[in-house]
Amino acid sequence: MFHLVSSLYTQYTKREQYNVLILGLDNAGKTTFLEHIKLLYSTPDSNNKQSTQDTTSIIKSKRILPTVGQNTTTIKYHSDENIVYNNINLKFWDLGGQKSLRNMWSRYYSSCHGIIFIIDSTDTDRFQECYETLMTLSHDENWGDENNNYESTVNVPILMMANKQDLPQAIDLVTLKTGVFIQVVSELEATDSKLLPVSVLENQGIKESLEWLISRLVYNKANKQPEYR
Ligand SMILES: Nc1nc2c(ncn2[C@@H]2O[C@H](COP(=O)(O)OP(=O)(O)O)[C@@H](O)[C@H]2O)c(=O)[nH]1
Ligand SMILES: [Mg+2]
Repeated sequence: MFHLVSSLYTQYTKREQYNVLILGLDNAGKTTFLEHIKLLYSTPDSNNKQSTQDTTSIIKSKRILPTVGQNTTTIKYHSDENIVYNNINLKFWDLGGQKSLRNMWSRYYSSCHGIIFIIDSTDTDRFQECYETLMTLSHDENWGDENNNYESTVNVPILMMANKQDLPQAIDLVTLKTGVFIQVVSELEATDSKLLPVSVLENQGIKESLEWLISRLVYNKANKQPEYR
């Protein structure tokens, strides 16, 4: 009885926290996304109040260097339209995307609740490498646990972002879905994942993407329990 009461108390007084990995090849826009998220959601009151123009020009004036190691940030998610999700913390991990750093990613899989995989929609030369990276990630042996019978298939939602859609040479969503990525996108979209068009620099699609991800993190709660902070 005490345990029941104390766990109910914890549930009502603490915030749910979900860990989200930001992955993708180097130069995809991972750090730019994280920096933009920080500006948009750093304090509950500033949420979405800064205009798109403001945050985009701040981001553009920052010098974002290639990531070595990791950047993390925790935001208190807040949405005026969807108050159901207002008591949630998201902790983002931006891990380096260079080839030498990618084999470190799997160390984080067991403690993550969701993945944002960023694709540079203009980098056609590396689409094949990007596809293979996504395939390797979604079938990594570290996904196996008692809940999915030790099958090495990803058991958390993956939000795939087709980034840099502001650039004229960006490949559009339909072409991406039917081209090199067809197998991985259809395989993942059959589970709990989605490919969305964004520009993390211009703040296009960030809000919609986060809303989708949060709804899936909450849906997947029984499978991957959030932390309480
Ligand atoms: N035009 C455009 N450039 C972007 C966008 N996102 C990132 N970039 C640029 O792509 C480069 C790599 O971004 P960065 O965030 O460092 O990539 P990371 O290696 O994945 O962390 C930088 O020059 C960014 O300004 C976007 O949505 N549109
Ligand atoms: Mg980076």
